[in-house]
Amino acid sequence: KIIRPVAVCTWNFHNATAKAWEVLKDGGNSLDAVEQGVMVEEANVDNQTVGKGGRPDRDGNVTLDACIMDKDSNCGAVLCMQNIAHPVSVARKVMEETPHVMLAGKGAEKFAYEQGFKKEDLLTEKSKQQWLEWKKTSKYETIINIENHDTIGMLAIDKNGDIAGACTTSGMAYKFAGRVGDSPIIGAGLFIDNEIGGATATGVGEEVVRTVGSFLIVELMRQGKSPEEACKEGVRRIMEKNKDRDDFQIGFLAINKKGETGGYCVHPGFTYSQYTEEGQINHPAGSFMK
Ligand code: SD4
Repeated sequence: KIIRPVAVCTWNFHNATAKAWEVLKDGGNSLDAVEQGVMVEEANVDNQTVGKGGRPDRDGNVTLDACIMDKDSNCGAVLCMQNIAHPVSVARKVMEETPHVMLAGKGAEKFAYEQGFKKEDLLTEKSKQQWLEWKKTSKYETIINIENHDTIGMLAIDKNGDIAGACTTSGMAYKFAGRVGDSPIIGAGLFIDNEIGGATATGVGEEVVRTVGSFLIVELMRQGKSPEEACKEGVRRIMEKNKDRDDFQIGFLAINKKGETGGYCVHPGFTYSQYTEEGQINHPAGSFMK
C-alpha cells in the first residue's frame, strides 16, 4: 500500500508535523513542507535544543546547526551559526543561491544577512540562567532522553512521491565553542535518496557521525530492509562500537518510497510524530536497551 503524503519528525513535535501537513495536503512539495515544519520548533523558545531559546555552548553563545536536502539530492547546510533564528532557511538559501553545500560560523552569518535575515539575540533568560547555574560545576554530561534531546529531524513525501528532509539543532548544551555534531552533516544527521527514501537522527551526534548513520540507513533500505529494520541495524552498528558504554541516546527515523516510516533508538523513550491523511500519531520507537 502506498501512503502519501506523509510528514514525520523526531520526538513529539505535533505542531511541526501539523504545519508540514498543511503544506502537503494542498499538493505542496516535500521541500517546503520540511522547511516550514521544522521552523515551528526553531521559533519555539520553550524548545531548548533548537533555534531561538536553544542552550548555549560553554561560553554562553547559542550556535546553531541545520541542513536540508531535496528530491534531486541538492543540499545545503549551516554550521555553528549565531544570531539567526531560522538556520534551516539559511541552509536552503545556501543550497539554492550558492555553488556550495556548507557555510560555517561568521561566513554563514554574513551570508544570512546578505539574504535578508534579521539579527536576533537567541539566548533566552531561561537558557542563560541555566547556563550560569551549569558554570558552577561545569560538568559536561548528558541525561538520556531529557537534556539535549529535542533536535528536530523531519522527513516528508509529497503527493508526487518526492522525498525531502531537514534537520536543525542548537547541538549539545555546553559543548566546546565551535563544536559541530551530526545534525548539519549530510549523510550523518540527514540523508535523502529519492529513489529509496530518507533518514534522520537525534541524540549524541559524535556517535552518529562516526557511522555516517543516516546514509547507512538509506543504503540498508536499498538492500530491502524496512525503515524500522534499517534504523535498528543503524543503532546496532553504533552499539557494536560502544561495547563498554551505553550512557547515551540515539534515535533514528526513516521513511521509504512507499511512505512507510519507522524508528529505532538506544534507550526506551524516543518517539516520532507522524501526520498522514489519517491524522496525527506519535509512535514510540523500539530500543536496543530494554
Ligand atoms: C547534536 N544530534 O548536536 C545533535 C543533538 C540532538 O536532540 O540530537 N539533540 O549532536
